[in-house]
Amino acid sequence: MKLFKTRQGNIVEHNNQYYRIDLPWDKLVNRSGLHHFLQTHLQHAELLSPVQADALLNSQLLAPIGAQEVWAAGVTYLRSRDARMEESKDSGGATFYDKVYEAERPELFFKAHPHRVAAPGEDVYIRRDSTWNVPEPELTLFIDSKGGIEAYTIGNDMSSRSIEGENPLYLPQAKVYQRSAALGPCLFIPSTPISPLTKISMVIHRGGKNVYTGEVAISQIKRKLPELASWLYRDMDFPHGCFLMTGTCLVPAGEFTLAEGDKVDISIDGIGTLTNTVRYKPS
Ligand code: DO4
Ligand code: MG
Repeated sequence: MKLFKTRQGNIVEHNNQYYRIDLPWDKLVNRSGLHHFLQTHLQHAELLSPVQADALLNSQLLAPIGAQEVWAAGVTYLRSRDARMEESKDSGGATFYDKVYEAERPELFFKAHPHRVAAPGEDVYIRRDSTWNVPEPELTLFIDSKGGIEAYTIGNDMSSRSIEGENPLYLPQAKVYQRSAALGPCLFIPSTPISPLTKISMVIHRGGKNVYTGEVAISQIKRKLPELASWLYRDMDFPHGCFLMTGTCLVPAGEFTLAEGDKVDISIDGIGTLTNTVRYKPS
């Protein structure tokens, strides 16, 4: 089951049929047993014709977020640990990354307020004061206010490697800025937890060429998804639920850096593809 947020309301796709659900987004998604609720609720929802559904889903989709904060986990895959140790070796910061990869407590950081999140098809930004920028394709959890993982989406944790590599204390500036996060295209709401065989892939297009292609299964992650959620909810409440990006395993080699106009496609089995174009923030 998939839930799309559009300018004309919330659309549920179930068994190739499309329904409109009129509840406000935050009230709709923040509940334990979201899959079961939607399945039951669909019996009373407005069934859309294929033409109506097409028109709604092909007009600009909104990011599937309301009042929720976006958080992120880091160094949850070996590839991320190794890439960050390499980028920060001159600053003396490398050792923090191997320590956190092995530690019981995961790295969790605040990523975005909803207004800084790019929707599918919108631009994501790179910083003007950064020389080395990458997208990070990440399975992203939607966690309800009680701490249960109710749904999944695709996240792009846009990052400055030059700022992060200069000093680990600069992490918030490397990670948190306007449009440094993208979410979408929908919430994927399965009846059972997502399969570890699920694959994440990313293609970066520049001037008609693919300049990066990568794919990985989420089974490569070092930690369990409920473990990440439960660390995040320690001594914190999220009245509307929250989003948690779960870390990247796809890191372009060497000094690859994004350029203005690059198109980033991130796909996750069962969820779809999140596409964004890279720009500088208009001044
Ligand atoms: O420690 C820096 C950030 C790590 C991260 O964002 C990731 O591993 O995805
Ligand atoms: Mg990341």
